Amino acid sequence: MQRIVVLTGAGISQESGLQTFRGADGLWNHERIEDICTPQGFQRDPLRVDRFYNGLRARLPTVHPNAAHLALAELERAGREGRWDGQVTIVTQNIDDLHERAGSRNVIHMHGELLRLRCTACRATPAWRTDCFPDTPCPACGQPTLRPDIVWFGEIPYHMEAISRHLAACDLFVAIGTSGVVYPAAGFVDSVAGHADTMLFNLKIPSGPSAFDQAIAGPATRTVPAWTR
Ligand code: BJW
Repeated sequence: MQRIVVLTGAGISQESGLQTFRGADGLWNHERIEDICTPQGFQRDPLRVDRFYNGLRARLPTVHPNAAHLALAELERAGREGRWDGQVTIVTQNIDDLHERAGSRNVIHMHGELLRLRCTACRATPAWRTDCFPDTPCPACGQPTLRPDIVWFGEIPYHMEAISRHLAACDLFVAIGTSGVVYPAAGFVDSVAGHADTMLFNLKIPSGPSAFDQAIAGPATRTVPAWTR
C-alpha cells in the first residue's frame, strides 16, 4: 500500500480563479498582512477583517474545482475503491472548499476554512452565514465571540498531531502550488527526509538546490493530472 501525503497551497486554486497570496496579482498586494492575518489586526478592526474575508467568501460560489483538484480526488477514489493499492491524504493550507467540491474526502484544513466561524469562548465552529456580523452571538454558547475560523500568523495550525502522524507514515510527499515560505508547512518536506520520496509541483521551480527529490514545473491543471494518470 502506497501512502501519499499531498500538501496543497494557493497555487492549486489559482486556475480556478482564486488569487494566490504572494503572486504579482496576489491578495496581499492590496492589504497589509499584519492588518488582516494576525489576531492583533482582528482586535484592532474586526469589521475590516470581516470585509476582507467576506470578499473571498463572495468569490467562492463563482469558482469551481479544476483539473488538478479533480485528479487528486480521483486518485483518492481509486484507492478507496481498490483500483489502486494506495491512500491519499490532502493537507491543505487553503481556506477554500475546492478539494471537497472535487470529491476528496481525506482533507485536513491546517489553516482553517473560509465557510466556518470559530467561537473564542466555547471553541464551537459553526458554519458562516451571510447574515453574520462581528457581534453575532455564537449559536452554541450565545456569546458574541465569533471570529473567522482561520489560522493567523502566530497561531498554531490545526490538526498538527494528525498531520505529523500522516507525514511519519507516508512513502511519498507531494507539494503542489505553495511558495514554501510559511511554517510549519514549509518544513514538512524536511520532516519526511529518509523515509519518503518527495515531489514538488509549481508554476515555477527556483534554480539551485532543492529539498525535493523531483520538481515539476508548470500549471497544476496540466502537471497534476499528468502525474496521477
Ligand atoms: C502555481 C500556480 C499554478 C501559482 N500551478 N503553482 C521566522 C522563521 C520561521 C517561521 C517564522 C518566523 N517568524 C514567524 C514564523 C512563523 C510563521 C511563518 O511561517 N512566517 C513566515 C512568513 C516567516 N508561521 C506561523 O505563524 C504559523 N504558526 C506557527 O508557526 O505556529 C507555531 C507552531 C506550529 C506548529 C506546532 C506548534 C507551534 C501560522 C501560519 C498561518 C498562515 N495563515 C495564512 C493566512 C490564512 C488565510 C487568509 O488570511 O486569507 O495562510 S498566511 C497565507 O500563507 C495563507 C496560506 O495558507 C499560506 C501559504 O501560502 P501559499 O499557499 O504557499 O500561497 P503563496 O501565494 O505564497 O504561493 C503560491 C504558489 O503557487 C507560488 O509558489 C506560485 O508559484 C504557485 N502557483 N499558480 C502551480 N497554476
